[in-house]
Amino acid sequence: MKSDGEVKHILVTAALPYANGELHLGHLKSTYLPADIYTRYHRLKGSKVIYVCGSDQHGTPIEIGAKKSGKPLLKYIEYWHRKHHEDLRRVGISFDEFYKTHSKENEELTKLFLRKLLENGYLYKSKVKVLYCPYDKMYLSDRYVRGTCPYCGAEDQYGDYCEVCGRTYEVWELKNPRCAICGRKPEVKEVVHYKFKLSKLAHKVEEWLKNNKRLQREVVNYVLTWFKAGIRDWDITRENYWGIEIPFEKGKYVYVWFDAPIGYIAATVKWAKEHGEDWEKFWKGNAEIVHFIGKDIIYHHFIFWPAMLIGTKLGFSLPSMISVRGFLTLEGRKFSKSRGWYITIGEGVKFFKPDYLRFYLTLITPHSLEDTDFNLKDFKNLVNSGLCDTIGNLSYRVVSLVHKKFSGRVPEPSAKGDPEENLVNAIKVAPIKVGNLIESFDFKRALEEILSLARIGNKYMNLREPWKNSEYSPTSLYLLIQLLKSLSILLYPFTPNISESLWTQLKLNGKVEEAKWEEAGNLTVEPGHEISPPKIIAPRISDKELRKAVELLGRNV
Ligand code: B3M
Ligand code: ZN
Repeated sequence: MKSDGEVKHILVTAALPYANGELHLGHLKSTYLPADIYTRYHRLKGSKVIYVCGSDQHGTPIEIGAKKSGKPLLKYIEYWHRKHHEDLRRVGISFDEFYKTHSKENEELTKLFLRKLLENGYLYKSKVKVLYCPYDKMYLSDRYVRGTCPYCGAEDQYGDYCEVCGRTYEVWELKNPRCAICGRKPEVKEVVHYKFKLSKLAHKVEEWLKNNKRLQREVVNYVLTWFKAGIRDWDITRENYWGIEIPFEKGKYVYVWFDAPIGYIAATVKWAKEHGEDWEKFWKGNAEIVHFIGKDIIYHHFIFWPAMLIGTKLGFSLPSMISVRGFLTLEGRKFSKSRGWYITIGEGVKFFKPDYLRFYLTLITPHSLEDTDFNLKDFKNLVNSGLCDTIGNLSYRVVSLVHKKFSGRVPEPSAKGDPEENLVNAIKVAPIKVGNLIESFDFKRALEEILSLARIGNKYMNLREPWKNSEYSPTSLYLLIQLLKSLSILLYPFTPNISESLWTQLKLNGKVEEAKWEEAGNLTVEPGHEISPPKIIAPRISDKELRKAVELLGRNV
């Protein structure tokens, strides 16, 4: 038994969803599912891995959302906290902690960060221009103002960052700004704000970017262009704001993107308290810290966040990896909440099995910034052929034959030939090949590798025809049972329910989540072992089901 000091510690985080509005399949695809795959794999590898996330509960988007809903603010954020946690749980996202940024842990940590940055000379007061609406009698920041992006010219962008080009800017830089409440042109006022001296930390962040070879090159190159353009200090202060008060400046609050990433640490502190663990083992020392995000929040995670961690001089580790993926389109059109063109996670699991959504979203998502398309017909075909036929049907045929010919007990292997050796070798190398791909965050290719192993099994079965009483029948069925056990373990990070169904079908000890990853490469199901009667573990999606889903989703896809 390794001591706690020797066990590899891994902290996995996923971007904290704003506590306002539904999560859709695009969020699942880019962020929550990849993080879950990585976590589940490392659980089977025996690492001390925790997956933390939580609700991002401050800032103007929340304030405006609560106002529009008519709910009191605290009730509103609690509603969305529960809803998101429930929706993500239903699609198998296995958080160890789903916490909140409106919490005492996050408030204390945020105030600690602010004090330390001030003490270390990375915070300073500066006169800044802000926008004020005399009609609504309020300062306009972030979502309270809309205008044209000063960098890419995108229309209708908010006051803090552009959702099209990802650039962050000061509110007064927004072109032809309009109050988001009354639509009027706001006044420009001058106030004193605290600024974070990013410019003084830029060289250290740039060094981390260049030296961290695990980061995706395309992302690093993209971020480095911002360094070339010059990293500016960051105004982190807001007036009349729903957020954490700056401890040394009454009536001034910290911008939500300052306290949000600190929410990753707050969730770890909460988890550690509940489990008698030391949260610093994950945030300091040689633990691996992996953030999973969508490509719209690269700037915040690759520049703001490392600079904050360095600036505190509290010994925080910098992220070992920030895994970034692109957006999801639906039938070739961008997901859009405002135009009602999206499939929420809740709707997705209402019409389709969670594992089918996980399977398809993984198969269509490369480890890159490119957007990918959710096409319902493609979804049905890929699930039916890849999961239901290649794996589900194989399992049903093999288990049925073992019951029919060997009364449900795994036969003793006897005759051997090249095909047997090829299959045994394919099983042996599978956990290494798939594991390497998962460790390089290429979950799409890892799943494709599992499918190709299953296809080798199908091909082998069609070659040996164990339904005929040949001399190879006992051996082929013995080996195919080993293959099914291997698939059960390998699929666990991706389709945990089907993985468990396979494990149960083979009547193996305990649950698949207690298995060791390496066991997928060994032939460990003994001859004579009794297996359960055959069950369909992955029913095909019918045209009727698909049509019903399309109608009920109310979209003319
Ligand atoms: N809430 C934006 C988003 O929901 C923001 C992420 C915070 S991660 C610290 O994508
Ligand atoms: Zn822009």
